[in-house]
Amino acid sequence: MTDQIKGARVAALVGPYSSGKTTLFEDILFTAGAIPRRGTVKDGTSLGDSAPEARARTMSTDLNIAAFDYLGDDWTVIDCPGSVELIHDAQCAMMVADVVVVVCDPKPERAVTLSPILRFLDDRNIPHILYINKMDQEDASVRATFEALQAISSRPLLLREIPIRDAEGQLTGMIDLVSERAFRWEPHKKSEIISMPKEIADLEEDARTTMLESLADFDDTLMEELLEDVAPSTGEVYENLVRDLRKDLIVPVFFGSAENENGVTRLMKALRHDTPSPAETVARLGLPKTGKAAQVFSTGYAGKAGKQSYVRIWSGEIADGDVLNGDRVANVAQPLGAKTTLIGKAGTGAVVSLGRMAGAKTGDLLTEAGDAKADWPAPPAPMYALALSTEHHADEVRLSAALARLSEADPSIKTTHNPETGELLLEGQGAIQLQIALKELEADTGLKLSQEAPTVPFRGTITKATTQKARHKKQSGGHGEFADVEIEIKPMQRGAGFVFDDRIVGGAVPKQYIPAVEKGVRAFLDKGPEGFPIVDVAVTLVDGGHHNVDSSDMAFQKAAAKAMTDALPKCAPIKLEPVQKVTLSVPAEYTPKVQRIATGRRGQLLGFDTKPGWPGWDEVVALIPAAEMGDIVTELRSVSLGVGTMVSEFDHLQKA
Ligand SMILES: Nc1nc2c(ncn2[C@@H]2O[C@H](COP(=O)(O)OP(=O)(O)OP(=O)(O)O)[C@@H](O)[C@H]2O)c(=O)[nH]1
Ligand SMILES: [Mg+2]
Repeated sequence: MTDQIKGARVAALVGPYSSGKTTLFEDILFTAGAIPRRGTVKDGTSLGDSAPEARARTMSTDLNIAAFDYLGDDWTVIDCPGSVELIHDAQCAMMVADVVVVVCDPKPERAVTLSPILRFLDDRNIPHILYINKMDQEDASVRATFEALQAISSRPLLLREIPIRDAEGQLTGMIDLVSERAFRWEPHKKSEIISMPKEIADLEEDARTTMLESLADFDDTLMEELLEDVAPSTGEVYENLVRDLRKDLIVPVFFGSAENENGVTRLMKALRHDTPSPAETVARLGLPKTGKAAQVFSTGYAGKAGKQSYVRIWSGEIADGDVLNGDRVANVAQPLGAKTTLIGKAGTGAVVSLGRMAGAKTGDLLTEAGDAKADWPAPPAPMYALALSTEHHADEVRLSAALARLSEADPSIKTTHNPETGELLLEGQGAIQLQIALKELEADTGLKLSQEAPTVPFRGTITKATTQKARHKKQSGGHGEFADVEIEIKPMQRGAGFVFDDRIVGGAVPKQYIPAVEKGVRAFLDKGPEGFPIVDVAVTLVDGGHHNVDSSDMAFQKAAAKAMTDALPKCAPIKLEPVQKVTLSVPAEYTPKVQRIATGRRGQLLGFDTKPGWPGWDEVVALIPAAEMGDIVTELRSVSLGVGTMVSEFDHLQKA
């Protein structure tokens, strides 16, 4: 089967937080002989998660990438972080994978945490396999988990094996439904073939029939055989499995225990057999089939080594000295966790790191012509922000350079400068992502950063109209300054902004000075007497006076500002706060909790509905004051198994 595979293949391990991906990654590398010892995440000895922040948090904070040989085939496995805040990393890895292994917990109530990943895979037709991990846990259930997963997957799931349990219900092994062979499992031992347990023979036959019927839905010959009670050959079943996975028609389901190294070799053999070749993936993605082409799926800055671009080679051979997208390729290296080995060149299918590709960004398709475009997922919109500052003002330049590198390495983090509040904002997916990024940033730059909740951009307005006269006069030697104005100030409806006009007759204020009056008024309103802008105000210049020599633009600007300063207290000013329109998405069982989060934050519920295309999910829409939004995404996730997401946009201003 592997004869027809040309080039290295790529599998990405994805799944919810802490489902055991990095443990499985370690098992795979150990089984393939790529590492001499099998470390663990708990003890901080695993090949993956070697970054200081990952070790400290015993969680993956970045992609773990390893290229290795397994039974004569070249492979790269990319282990992705599970935190929803780091989902963009996983999306980028899934984009360059030939197959994705979705690792999940054996608990039906947690199945819904897979929705964001399954939606992504289903929408993009990426072939994927489900691996139900932690089957050593007491309450682990294949059947119930399978059914819960089927409810959220738009592709039919296909159970490829069933568990064997002892009299106490303990898992002792499994039956492969294709070969119809039974295996005994023991922790950290090779599985052993045993005779088919009689007591579950019926169960096995039912499960196998279900599997064959699912396959027959996509194959007429198989359907006819089943209808006529003809047993299909094993070869025929395998052919169907391979074809249907590669076309993303079905999702095979395996299970095991990464902790105990059970079910790992089985999974690897299935990957070896079923994973599409790079050429098939190139065709699925509609990428160039000839010439040199590689796609950046991760960008990092590694100390002295500088910028590293991790690429998958889609076609041709890429070598040091090649020029791709205008950058000269250097340091082609093969990754094995944090360690990379310079190899100078690599061929189709391989995943390598390239050094100092100045212009290359994550998602870019690199070719010699440099004009190729490819579809790439946009990073999710920010849901959480921090205002950053340095201890010394002089360090700000260094900080901005480091921040630019940060958002280049992780496009789901943005940095913006708010001209109104003067704050430097770091925006991202949540507190975990930003704290990890800041720790790395501090280590990278040696800067000590302070962080605060961003200032809410308040506004002011007026509720009463008034008329105000003001004179600006100055006599200081030579030229004097003179301007006289009378203005009418009126409140306007919310959202009307600022309107200026004049009713000057007979040249009391000469035409050329009227724009200066407007400028003076506008400057006053933009700053406001309390540090925030005054909005929804109409100002009319109704009268005034001038002096042939001493009047000037400057004098009229000053007179206008004085009139506004004097008038404002008489206009019954009020403070306005921004209100956001927020859409909160969660599995439907958490909808009532989410509604309480919104109302608990002075929110007004606008309604809720099912989330289009997301079976089992709801969207709650509410108006919530920006001052109450702060850490809402953290609370949202804490009530929704960590998967809740939100979109928020400015809606209107209301009285604070
Ligand atoms: N009981 C049991 N525990 C497991 C199994 N696999 C992993 N674990 C434990 O689950 C925890 C998380 O394991 P990881 O491998 O770090 O999980 P992960 O999916 O990589 O986590 P993130 O990358 O942070 O999302 C660790 O404490 C593991 O020891 C398993 O098969 N059975
Ligand atoms: Mg991990």
